[in-house]
Amino acid sequence: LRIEGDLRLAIERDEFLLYYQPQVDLVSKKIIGVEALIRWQHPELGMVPPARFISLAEETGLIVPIGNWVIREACRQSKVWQDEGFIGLRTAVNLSARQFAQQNLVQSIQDALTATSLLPASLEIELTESLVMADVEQAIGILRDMKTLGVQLSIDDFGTGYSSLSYLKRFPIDVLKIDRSFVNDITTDPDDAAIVTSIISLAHSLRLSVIAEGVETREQLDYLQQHGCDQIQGYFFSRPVTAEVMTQMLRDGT
Ligand code: G
Ligand code: G
Ligand code: MN
Ligand code: NA
Repeated sequence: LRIEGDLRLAIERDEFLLYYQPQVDLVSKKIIGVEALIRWQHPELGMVPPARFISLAEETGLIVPIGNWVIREACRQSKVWQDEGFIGLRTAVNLSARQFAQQNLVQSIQDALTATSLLPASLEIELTESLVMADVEQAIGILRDMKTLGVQLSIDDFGTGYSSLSYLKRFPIDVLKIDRSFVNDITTDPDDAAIVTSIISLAHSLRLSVIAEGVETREQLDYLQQHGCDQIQGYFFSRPVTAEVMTQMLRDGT
């Protein structure tokens, strides 16, 4: 298959890039974080979205070198922002199951932090429920090692998986990200509204902060703010943008 061969060569051909989507604090109204999202600039196919190649990268194991590139590049860019004075800014990267199973994951994260001199607390690792629930005891060990490095940990797409609350308590995580499927109808579907407010309470009871994903309207934002959600991410504020555009948004202080 053409695309698999091309994917294999994409790192050395320098065809990947990261887009960044801002996360806005609902109290300070400032950008306090960004999520890095990979894009593939294919010489003939143009911009290939991750939905078209992440699962192939997982099946072939290519996600390991690609994921290491993502971590390294996100750290490099985050350090540039840190040096520009955006000190508290967090940069989040997504981790896939294959990467989580990789023996030297924690070492690769450490290497990226060392190589870029990034403050470890500026890096956030996004995990999914299925990823940490596959082997709970092993996951807790890896998460603890990651916390020892000083990075932040979040659970992505929260609510769509099957994480048990008793385990959630044992994971040394910092942030819950409410899946956008619950946020979508928050102002019209009482069940979704109840789920979202429950996740906010749960997060706060466990002393975690909580981000709502996929916020597209003012009404959704208002609802989340009224119910004590800490941060939002979504098209209402901004789509994922290039590092250049993100830098301008940070300078503008929006
Ligand atoms: O950026 P976009 O909205 O198209 O992302 C689609 C999906 O691809 C999301 O589920 C997102 O988590 C995933 N994704 C984006 N970038 C990365 C990455 O660097 N690593 C992994 N594992 N998944 C990513
Ligand atoms: O799985 P993960 O949460 O990492 O995926 C993030 C994905 O969500 C990216 O593909 C990103 O482009 C997408 N996304 C971000 N904000 C919005 C939004 O407001 N609406 C929708 N539909 N998708 C969004
Ligand atoms: Mn994510
Ligand atoms: Na998500």
